[in-house]
Amino acid sequence: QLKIEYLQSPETAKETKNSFDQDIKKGLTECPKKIPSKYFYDDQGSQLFEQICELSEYYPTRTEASILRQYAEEIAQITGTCELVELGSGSSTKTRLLLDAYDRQNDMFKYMPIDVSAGILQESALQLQQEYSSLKIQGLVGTYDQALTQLTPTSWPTRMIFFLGSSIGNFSEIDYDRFLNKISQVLEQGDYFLLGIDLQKPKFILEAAYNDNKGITAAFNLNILSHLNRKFEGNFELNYFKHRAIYNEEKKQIEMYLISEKKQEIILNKLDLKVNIDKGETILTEISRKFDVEQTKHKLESKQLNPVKVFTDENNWFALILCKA
Ligand code: AVI
Repeated sequence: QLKIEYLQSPETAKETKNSFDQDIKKGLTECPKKIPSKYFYDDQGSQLFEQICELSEYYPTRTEASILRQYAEEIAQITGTCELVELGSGSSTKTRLLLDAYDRQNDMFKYMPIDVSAGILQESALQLQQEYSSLKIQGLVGTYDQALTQLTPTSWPTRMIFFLGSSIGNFSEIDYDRFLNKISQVLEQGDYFLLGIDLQKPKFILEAAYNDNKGITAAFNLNILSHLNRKFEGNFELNYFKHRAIYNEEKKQIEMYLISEKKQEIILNKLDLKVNIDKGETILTEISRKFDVEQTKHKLESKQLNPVKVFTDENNWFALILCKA
């Protein structure tokens, strides 16, 4: 009932390594400096992210969970029996709310978690297998692109791909577009796509969510430098950088920065890279875009992902859009 496939071949592993090297070289030598947010998630970063999800200021996780608690049953009724494919499944915590609803409605159902982290995926798949006896699990270890390319037509009546947590907000406009094109390509007519998006709201609520009092988000942000130190024998001193997250109201996005407290020279031995950073200079580590329901529906429609129903919470802080291909 439980199968895990590894999509990384020696060639793709090499490609992944090369693009990590290039991303960092490019990001640290351009002006303004940036480090792509996908490099937050080493083991330590993934653990810190789990802690962020529990913070009182970080409303997205619990708000999305409350929407799922209320509407999972209805989602399962709309789609009927299907194969559930989750992108970026992580520890599959919120997923249980959906699995419970499908479990109540079906004798047998299938779940395909997809994640780059083999450890987390294996652990949560094993756990789920013990909890749901009528569940067939086929996990895929790889990037979204690798996994979506790998998906062959399903033998189940329909398929629903779901992407929760507003992770789509961390994509640039171009990657957002590419991602939706890919989803649209992979789904067959009659399949479903369920997308979680964090909605626009007052600046003070957003900025509190990304500048929490306990400093967990700061630790998460700074950990990207430890990740680079380990990976590339670097000399980033975490004490000489400060975390800052601001809401850019024009672009409707949170921007997370690391700000240099002094003029310093950074050396990354394994990349043969030396860069100077001025006092007050910033490194952009993440954007987290905040969405408008109507605009997102139009965007999805333009990709032949037709919105069937929008589920939201009482404050309209977060939404799940169910689309049919
Ligand atoms: C994973 N992603 C949706 C989170 C977000 O809210 O953009 C990452 C995060 N960054 C800081 N806090 C949480």
